[in-house]
Amino acid sequence: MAIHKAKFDKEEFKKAVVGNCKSLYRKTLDEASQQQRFQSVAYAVKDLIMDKWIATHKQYDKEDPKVVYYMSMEFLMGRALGNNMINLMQYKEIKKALEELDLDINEIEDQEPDPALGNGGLGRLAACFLDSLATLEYPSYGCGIRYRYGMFKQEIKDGYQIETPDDWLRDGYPFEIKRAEYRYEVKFGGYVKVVKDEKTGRDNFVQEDYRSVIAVPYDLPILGYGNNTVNSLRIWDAEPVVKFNLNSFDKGDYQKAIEEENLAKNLVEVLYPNDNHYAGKELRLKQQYFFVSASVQRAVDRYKNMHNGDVSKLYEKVTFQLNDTHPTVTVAELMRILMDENGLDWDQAWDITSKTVAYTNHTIMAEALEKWPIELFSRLLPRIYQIVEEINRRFVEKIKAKYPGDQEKIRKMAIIYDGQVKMAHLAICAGYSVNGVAKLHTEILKKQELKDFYEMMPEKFNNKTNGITQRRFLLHGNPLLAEWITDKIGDGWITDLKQIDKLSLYVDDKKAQQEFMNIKYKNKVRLAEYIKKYNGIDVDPNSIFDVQVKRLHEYKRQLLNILHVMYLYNKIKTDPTFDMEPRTFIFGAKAAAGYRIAKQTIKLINNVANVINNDASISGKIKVVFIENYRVSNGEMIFAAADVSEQISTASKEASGTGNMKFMLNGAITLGTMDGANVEIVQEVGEENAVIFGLSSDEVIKYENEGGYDPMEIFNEDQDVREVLMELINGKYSDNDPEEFRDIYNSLLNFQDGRRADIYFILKDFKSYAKAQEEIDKRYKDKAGWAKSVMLNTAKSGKFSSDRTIEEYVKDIWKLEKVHVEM
Ligand code: GL5
Repeated sequence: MAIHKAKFDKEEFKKAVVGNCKSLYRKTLDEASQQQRFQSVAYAVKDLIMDKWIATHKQYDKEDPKVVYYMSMEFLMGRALGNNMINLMQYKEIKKALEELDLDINEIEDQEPDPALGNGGLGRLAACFLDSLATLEYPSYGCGIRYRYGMFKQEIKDGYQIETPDDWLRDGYPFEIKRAEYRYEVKFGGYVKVVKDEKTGRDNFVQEDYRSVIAVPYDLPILGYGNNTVNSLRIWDAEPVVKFNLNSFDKGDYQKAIEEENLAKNLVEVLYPNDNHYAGKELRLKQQYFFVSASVQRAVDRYKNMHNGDVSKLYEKVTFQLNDTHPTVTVAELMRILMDENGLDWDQAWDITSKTVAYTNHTIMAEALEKWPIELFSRLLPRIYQIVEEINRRFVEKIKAKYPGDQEKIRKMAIIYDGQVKMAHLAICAGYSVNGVAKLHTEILKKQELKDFYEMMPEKFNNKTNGITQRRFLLHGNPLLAEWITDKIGDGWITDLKQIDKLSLYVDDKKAQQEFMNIKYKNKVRLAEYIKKYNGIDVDPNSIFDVQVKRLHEYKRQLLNILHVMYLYNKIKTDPTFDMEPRTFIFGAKAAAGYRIAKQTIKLINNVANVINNDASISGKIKVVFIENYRVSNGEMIFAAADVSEQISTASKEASGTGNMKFMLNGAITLGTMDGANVEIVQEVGEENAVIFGLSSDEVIKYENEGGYDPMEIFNEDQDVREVLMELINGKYSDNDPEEFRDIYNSLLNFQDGRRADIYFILKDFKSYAKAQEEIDKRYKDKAGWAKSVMLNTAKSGKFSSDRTIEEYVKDIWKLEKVHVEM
């Protein structure tokens, strides 16, 4: 790839910063607040982007390439300023210019709120994909929602998680631009009237007595690295149709106006903070249809403008990728637009739609499956429901034809069944591609979860193992290591991560090992300072940094980790001479606000931390840290500092994971189960450079099919485990309320609320996990062996670039052509 580095005029840039401060705030830089300085700098950086952004879209208009619309309820972008500077290839130059203005780039970057329009891995994947699409010069739009409040901020008070609103737009977001010219109406409710067209004799379907809002897009620039491509992330805001009119004497109108005002206000107010979990809230379905309808209307209009109003070949230039089932109403909305607004008949519209929409499945967790009650769905989206009914009717006919007399197949596969609309079934039936996100996950989809669909339409199924962008998670997040790597092997890895394998040459080189570990040490010092500042805890950068950062979910098994810490602590207490490398267990996780047991687990981690960190008798052998408000920006620093990457989900449950890849890239050893992309990580780096434990996914699935296992046997037989479990309910870690962790205890041992005990096999895997932890300790004692191993992890991470993933989507699914933008 030809890297293009634009000229940078330092003096111009400095002038722009000073000028922005003046025109935005009527201030000089030294009078301005840190936030105002950030804004002034960000606008100056935006200026460097604008010409490329314009040029990119001119070029797209001219060449009319095929475009992918990445439809996603979530984009977990992280901060833009530093990333934009990196992708402009002007980080150092801008840093220097700012120094001359007496501004510290780190402090400036720290002022930017993380645009956190996503929950976890699914939203962050979308953000990585946009970075790769732009870097690889593929035309694309991210389509989503401009939530007024993104992912909540987490505070820890007395060990409890407290959620506070994330008011990311409070000071204005400098990189967005409002595109008021692209406004679309989106309609909800009412009923559908059939009107016969006198001339054609066709039935027209007209929605009446509806409420509607106006969708208004804001565009954020997505810069390619080292090229002129600037794609857009388009996030939609909602405005009332008419600012309501107080003079209106018509009572009906007045009522309607207020309702529409409220609808617009509520619609984009907040991101639902559930990860891997479906809550079935009406507002959520409204959000889905809202951004889908606006995005599809815009995409079809753009296409028609370029093709004399003819939509019949839409699929040649447009493809919609559904990021999980959340945007699946795309299918019916596109059908509606093609039929009701463009006069196509069903077969024509279906032919186009089913060549235009593709679906990615991101989880097999049953509680994440979206199933809308018919009552709600049809009331909110009456015309869309009619269309889904007809899609279902035809699909059921097909099932009957293929499996005559097999009622069971219909029960399992129909889109509408049992009073519910099943979004995954709709996505699979209509989509031209269905993909999983890691090899193992795709196999489980084919053999278990979506078996019937796979048998009926095997040609649709394919795997796209996830990836991450090395530009953010190494070049920006770990500048010391990035520079060292470039020094050793050149900078080709930045756009071609496979090249990082050249580091393999150095893994036995003592000097290189020392340099690598020295950088790791410095990154640990950086994190230790952060922990001291925000947690008030002293941690030793010479201890093993053992890290589990990700959303809090039972299947991810933070509980297994902390139970093991409790067990280790008991060991040290009973045998003070117990020999182990000092270890710092670091956690970071947000729990969905309504997820009780997850919140209890956070409290447990904090209470255990409190007891252990304050026990001088163990002379600092273990420390436990819970990092508050884990998010993309502090994540970048955490990955860089980790020695051990905890990827310990119950096998079969983590579709892929992407944190695992970020740790690997930054030189950490995976301590994990054979789940998700861990399997492929081990394949790349070799078993001897990871530590694997626990049940396999086959074993887990087998137990599940047999109705589970009996954790009581373990409780009765294993004294160490029993001791730890009793500590959950004897007040050792909750002296003012011994019952505090009763639910956790019960979840492991008792059948309750219709749920088996220990459905995530925590006790079943405990011993094997403890052994794996001993193995980590043993390996760390061999300094040279450890250094070699972590270097190999970095060297073998080439496969896990989102650039590779995107190239696979392009080749197998989207069929895009690159567009090179000249300036
Ligand atoms: C997720 C899966 O849980 C992750 O394993 C996966 O890496 C990610 C991206 O494919 O998608 N599904 C999901 O709902 N969230 C995820 O992170 O939030």
